[in-house]
Amino acid sequence: MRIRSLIVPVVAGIAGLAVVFLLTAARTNVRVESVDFDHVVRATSPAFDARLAPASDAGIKAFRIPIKNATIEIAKGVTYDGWTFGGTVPGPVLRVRQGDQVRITVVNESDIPHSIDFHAARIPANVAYRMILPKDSISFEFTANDPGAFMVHCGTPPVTMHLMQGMYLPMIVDPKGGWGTKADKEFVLVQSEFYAKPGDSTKVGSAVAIPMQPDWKAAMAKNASQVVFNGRAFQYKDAPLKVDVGDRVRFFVVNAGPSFDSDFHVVGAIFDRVYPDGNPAHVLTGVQTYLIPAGGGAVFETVFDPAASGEGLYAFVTHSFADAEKGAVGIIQVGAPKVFATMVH
Ligand SMILES: [Cu+2]
Repeated sequence: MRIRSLIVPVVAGIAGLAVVFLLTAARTNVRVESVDFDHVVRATSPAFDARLAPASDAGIKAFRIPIKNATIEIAKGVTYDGWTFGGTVPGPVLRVRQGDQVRITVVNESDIPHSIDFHAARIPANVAYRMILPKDSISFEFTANDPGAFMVHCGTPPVTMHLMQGMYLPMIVDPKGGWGTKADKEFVLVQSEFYAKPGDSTKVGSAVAIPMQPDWKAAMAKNASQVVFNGRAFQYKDAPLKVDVGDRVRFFVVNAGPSFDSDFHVVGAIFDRVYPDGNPAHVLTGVQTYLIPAGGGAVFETVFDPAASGEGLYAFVTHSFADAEKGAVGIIQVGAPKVFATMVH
């Protein structure tokens, strides 16, 4: 009896110390990491860099995202007058961890109004997603409470126009406890479609390549000219995503639309895990193809096991094949397969 009455306060004391320690740890996690996408621009040559680095352990992540017009390359040799977040299409990937505080500043450096819409945020849309006039900016913050692979986009009407011009980017929120597996490689892929028609060649000499222009009628008819991963048709056929034999590979796939679904599939592999929306609570196993709606995202994992999907070439596609024919197909090169030189695609 006497011993028990001694033990209880001691145990309570230890528990109290643990709580204090955890609170202190939480307080020390207020390190701010700032990224200015005017200075951190993702490589787009020879292909948009799809590789992903882990999120830092900073508890507050601040991003400055400039909106700017840019001439982009939507297929080999085909340029387009786009509107962008950060100068590329898609815009830069934002990666945070569940529970992080996310501080956003968007600066409109273009000549027409735009806005930004974070699918990862629970926030009053009329405040955070309001119109940003030229030369104006907006700042707001939210806690990334929901894990996932999210779309971020301009929501200014007509939204179809702002999306077909290139105004979207992916945001990844890693689950608090991690993904439950150790990935050897991680890639981000954003599917989207363009509706492009030839620009006005009467304004410049005919020898100059004219950037393509938006074709609104084609967009309303859902008759895309290109369907792409990471902004350019077929780019990962020429510059495959490279992994090693035995690698577990995690793909964060976001479908920016504006109007098409994505039926994500890897030829010659089966996903041993799919997280619809990128939420581990939704885990599926043994999946051949998984549908990502326009405005949605999902996380896919597969292992390039030497005894199964080992050394070789694997196409990733939207299995809606008319869309794959228009550019939504790429190659994953596992190891250094000898058939590489003779592979026909
Ligand atoms: Cu816009």
